[in-house]
Amino acid sequence: MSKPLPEQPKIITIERHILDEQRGHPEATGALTSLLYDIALAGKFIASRTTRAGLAEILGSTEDINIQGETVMKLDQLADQSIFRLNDHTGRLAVMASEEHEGILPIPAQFPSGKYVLLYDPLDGSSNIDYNATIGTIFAIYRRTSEDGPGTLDDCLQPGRNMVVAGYMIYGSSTMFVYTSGHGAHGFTLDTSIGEFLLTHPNIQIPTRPKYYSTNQGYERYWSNGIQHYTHWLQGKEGDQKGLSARYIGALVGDFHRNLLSGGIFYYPADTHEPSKPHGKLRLVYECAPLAFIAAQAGGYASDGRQDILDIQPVSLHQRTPFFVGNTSLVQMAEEFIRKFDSQ
Ligand code: AFP
Repeated sequence: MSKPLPEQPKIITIERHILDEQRGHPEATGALTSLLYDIALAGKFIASRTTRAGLAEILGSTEDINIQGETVMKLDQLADQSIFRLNDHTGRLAVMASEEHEGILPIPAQFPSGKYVLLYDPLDGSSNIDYNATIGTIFAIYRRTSEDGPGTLDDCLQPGRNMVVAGYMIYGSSTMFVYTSGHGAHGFTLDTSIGEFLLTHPNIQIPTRPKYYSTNQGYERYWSNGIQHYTHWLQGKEGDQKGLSARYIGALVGDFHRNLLSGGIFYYPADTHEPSKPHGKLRLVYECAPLAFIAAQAGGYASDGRQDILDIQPVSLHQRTPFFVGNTSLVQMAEEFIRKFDSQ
């Protein structure tokens, strides 16, 4: 009798994972599953282009005419268009909105309208491209709130609590896709040899003992007293705890991802002593809310310094908010410092 084959490690592709999740919802039509799969496909495409970014010198720099006579597009425009075009005709979406555009992105009239809404930041941290450092894509999916017909601005302006799925792709030393549909946060790594995202980080939980704080400390002089004291507390200069190490990539996805896996806090506060960024820099609907949903699913928390990011009702597409995200205890401590020093 032949010997039984040795047990192989279970390989779970992103498609299988999404389908398995769908099985828990007998009422599901499969539209969300297909939508996520298309976003993952856009991620693969963007990843393949980012690895060629440094070749601009010889292949033609952005906005030049390349040897085929086409204009070489900037990577952030390319990412933006790829996501839109892969999703505009599928009948799954009612409307989209992208960080790259002022207003909502209607579904072209010749295509059917669907029940979901997609908001995305196509290339977060795009100034890192020139330095071969980490960049990413962030997205959020909601159900439309309007009845039917073309989706509306109000469909896009929903509090994070209503989100159905949040995720990001990170283009670093490998490409990863991390998402949640409210049943844990799961990470997949792109196996470039077969072109598939494979499950490598199931059910991510932020380690309870944090390692890092991530912030642009070059702006410290602009911050409120509360934020300055909080930063000193994180460093171990105030209070009696050991300080954390600092790490800052300057691409939210990269900083968030590191702290998600290693424990820590990312924050981008408002400027108090400088009028230029009274609400911080980061965008509520494109960046903060989706990462807040993922953090919450990984046992973490995100706040604007006073309230849960997921409770904020957006009033405009490009609204900015101060942002604190990571280990729950560290974010709550930021809120405490703000309450203590900044409430007058
Ligand atoms: P860019 O897309 O212009 O590089 O901005 C990236 C970003 O929105 C976010 O990803 C970073 O966390 C943050 O800005 C960095 O901003 P500072 O350069 O002000 O630290």
